[in-house]
Amino acid sequence: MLTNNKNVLAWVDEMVALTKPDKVVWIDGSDEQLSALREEAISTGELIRLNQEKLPGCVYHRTNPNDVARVEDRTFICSKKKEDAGPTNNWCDPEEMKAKLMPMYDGVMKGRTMYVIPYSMGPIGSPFAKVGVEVTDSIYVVLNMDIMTRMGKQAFENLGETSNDFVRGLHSKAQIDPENRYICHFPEENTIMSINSGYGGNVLLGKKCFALRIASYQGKNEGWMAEHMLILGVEKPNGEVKYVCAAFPSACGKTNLAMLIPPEVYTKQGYKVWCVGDDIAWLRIGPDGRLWAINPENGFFGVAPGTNEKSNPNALATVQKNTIFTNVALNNDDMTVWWEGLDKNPPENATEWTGNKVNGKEYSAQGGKLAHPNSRFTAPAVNCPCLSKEFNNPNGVPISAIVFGGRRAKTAPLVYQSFSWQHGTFVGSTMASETTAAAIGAVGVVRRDPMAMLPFCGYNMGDYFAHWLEMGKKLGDKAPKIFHVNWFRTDDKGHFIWPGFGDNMRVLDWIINRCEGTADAVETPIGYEPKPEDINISGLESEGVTVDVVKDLLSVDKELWKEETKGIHEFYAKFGDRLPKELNEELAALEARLAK
Ligand code: OXD
Ligand code: MN
Repeated sequence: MLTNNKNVLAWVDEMVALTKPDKVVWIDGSDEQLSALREEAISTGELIRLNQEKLPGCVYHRTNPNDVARVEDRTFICSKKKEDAGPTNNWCDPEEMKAKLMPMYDGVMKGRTMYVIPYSMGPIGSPFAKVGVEVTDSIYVVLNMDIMTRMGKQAFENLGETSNDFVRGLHSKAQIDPENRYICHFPEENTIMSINSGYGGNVLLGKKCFALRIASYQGKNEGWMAEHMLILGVEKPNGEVKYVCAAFPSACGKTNLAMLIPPEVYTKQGYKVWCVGDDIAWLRIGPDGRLWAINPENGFFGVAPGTNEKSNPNALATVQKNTIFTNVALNNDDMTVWWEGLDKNPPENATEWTGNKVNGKEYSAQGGKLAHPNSRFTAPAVNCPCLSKEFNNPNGVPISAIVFGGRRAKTAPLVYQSFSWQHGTFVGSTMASETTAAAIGAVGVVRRDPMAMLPFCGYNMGDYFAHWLEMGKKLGDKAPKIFHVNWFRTDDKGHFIWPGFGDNMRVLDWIINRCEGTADAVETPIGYEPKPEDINISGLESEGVTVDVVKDLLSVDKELWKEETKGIHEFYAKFGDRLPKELNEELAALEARLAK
């Protein structure tokens, strides 16, 4: 036992009595303990050791093919009242859900070991940090939590003997039965229960479950915010660093933006970009009245496919050591890993993510991919060549700008700035992406994903919007400026017009200049836009980007926007009287501007 906290001890006792493991192991986080667990998992085949010369400290894991992604339809917010979960969450009465789950957990760890994982989200001792305890029957979970959180006995340091302020997480792989898979949150009880999955997003309970769903609820009650946002710092030639948070729906390139390498026209002048986080931000108002952010995580759980020397060299460098790869392909010749989009040379002698050996050129996995499209790397933040030196700063970093983004072929321009915090909240609440041909289903369907939090908000999103407005009132004129970007505009042939990746720095540059009051803007019905010539396109001639192209990227089609407002009305209607009136006022104001 690593703590005298009576609430932790009582809860662990209760979990042991319920799941009846053969053995209980408290995870102190020591190297000896973790390497013994790694060896044990390798000996049972749960993990495969990769080439230790080429990929030192790296291991490989496959999940069950029925268990490769988050399961939103089996994710529940179990608040006492249904209205408190809101129209965008699956809800179940807490007692009813427990009545369903308890028999499944009863004796589920017989013949297994229970690992008790203490962890801190946020640097230990930071005023932002929160403690969690996850009990699990998976070594894979222990080793991933070690990378993704500050795990081990020091996490208990600030809890004392009597505090009850820790998040309880119960996980069991059980039988990995998709029919009985549940990811349940009890925000009013600081509790998460996950069963029948071994996939990261469902089982690394510190991440989406705690740091977003439970934390968003805590943030509303305690006056702070938990957001699905990357955090980056742009260092200017004079050494000053400006910090930006950005929210994009899952798989829209947050990790790439967080680790971007600016184009030469910027690096030559001395610009640098530093990564503070790639997925989650916890934001608080600091003693100076500004908004400050930490990344509560300690590593990256990134999507592997598409990561390469061009799209994200920093991520590629990050995963060269002490990394866990999940559901990528295995090169049997040298025991290294491969995924679609890494390079153009899939290994001949490969094992697919499903575990099948490649037979000739035919891949047996559905979709014909060697690596699963949602295959992942779990890599320590310290490996990242562009990790911000403020990464462990307990006070976080001050935020100048908040950026929202989606994947829109036509509607949204390359970038625009909201008129105010309230208007920015409106912009975030109406965020949307169009489905692409890469996913099953109709192409070009607009899916609303407010603040990229649709699957991650642990309470009624109407109340969540109200909390955003409230935070804006508290911040007053110290509030960060709010922007919207769209890297995904397409031409008539469906090709992306904007080169994206490192060149997104050119848009960040305008955003920062706006925050500093050094760039002009033009007022449009939807917000402030750059003058086309204020987007630095030097060096983009070879990509065919001219001032006229930028003009086109910034164009606002009023007819499309009128359509857009109809979609927003429909979406807002779901929230009934929980939708703050300010957002309806913003919608009416937008309509009035479009009608002019
Ligand atoms: C996500 C993730 O699904 O970060 O958003 O894994
Ligand atoms: Mn995410």
